[in-house]
Amino acid sequence: MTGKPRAFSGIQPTGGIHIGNYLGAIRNWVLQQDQYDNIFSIVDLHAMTLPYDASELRSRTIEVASALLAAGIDPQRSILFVQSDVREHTELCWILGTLATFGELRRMTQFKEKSKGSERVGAGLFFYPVLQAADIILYDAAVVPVGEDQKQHIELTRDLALRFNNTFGETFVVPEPDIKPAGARIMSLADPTKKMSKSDPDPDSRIELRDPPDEIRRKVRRAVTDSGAEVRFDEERKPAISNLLTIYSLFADVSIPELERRYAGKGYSEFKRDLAEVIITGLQPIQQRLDELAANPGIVIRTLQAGAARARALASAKMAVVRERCGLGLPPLD
Ligand code: ATP
Ligand code: LTN
Repeated sequence: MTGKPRAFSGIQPTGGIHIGNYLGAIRNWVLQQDQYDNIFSIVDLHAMTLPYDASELRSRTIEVASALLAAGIDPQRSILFVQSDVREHTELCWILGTLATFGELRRMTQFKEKSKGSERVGAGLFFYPVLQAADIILYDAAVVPVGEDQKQHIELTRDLALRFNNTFGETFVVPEPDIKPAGARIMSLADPTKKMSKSDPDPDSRIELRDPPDEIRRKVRRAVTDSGAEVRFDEERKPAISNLLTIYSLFADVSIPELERRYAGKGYSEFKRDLAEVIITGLQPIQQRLDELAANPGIVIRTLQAGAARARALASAKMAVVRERCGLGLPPLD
């Protein structure tokens, strides 16, 4: 025990990590590593809630773990593990599912969006936020660093933790979301009204951590811009440039008003040219470490095995208490 508050967060192995994931979540996990007692999970069970290719899931899990290590997650200071390696997540998910209501799950925006237009909506997609709640409260996490899109799921998590505590007695910590004012919702480069997403069919809508420099230059050059020519932050009237300014500001660590001053009287194309270089420079050390890890996949697998062992110890102790509180299992022999 470190005495620090615990932070938990998860990421799905559904595709290449993009700069939205990085700026909205992963970068904050890394920056806050000394502040919290950290647990990060590659949530492969969540990645099964939409049709997927079984032969790809494992390689994506390793890819995402490599990206987290390359971005600076330090296994000495953080537990990093694969969700399905710790069975207690699914057990607690079931128990919380008996407390969650159909009405509240039906209201989840992510469920509505991801089920839209599909003929066959899996019950797993509906249950997705209950598994997420289990992930978090299983470890008594106090803080959940995520992007803006996860706010509603963390609110549901809080409701379920409180409901469990009220029904069965004080058992779980009720977590708080940690959503930063800047970068929590990086928008698509192709459509600034949609969030940048791994599952967007247009690969030019996102910049991935592994994109080579020329690819980054091309994607930034092609990114949609707003009418007018002024480099000014105005999310209402200039959503595309505002998004690019946010990306620039976070990668270069320069404030947005300062960037507006620097680019006053200069056009979009000069701004975009510099932005591409700022992203390339920011991603360069991560890409170098990714190459090193790709040459040594054993390191990643061993790190995940050790992380799962540490997570399992915490999870199994917690579930023994939960089972007892819920009246599950046999009474002890005297
Ligand atoms: P998918 O598109 O497959 O649903 P995703 O890109 O939303 O995936 P997740 O694995 O669901 O990625 O999310 C990992 C973390 O990244 C979460 O904390 C999420 O809030 C954050 N995140 C995802 N997209 C963005 C974005 N565009 N801007 C900021 N943060 C984001
Ligand atoms: N639902 C999240 C991924 C996720 C998560 C979690 C995030 C699963 N379990 C626990 C924080 C805490 C997403 O789609 N981004």
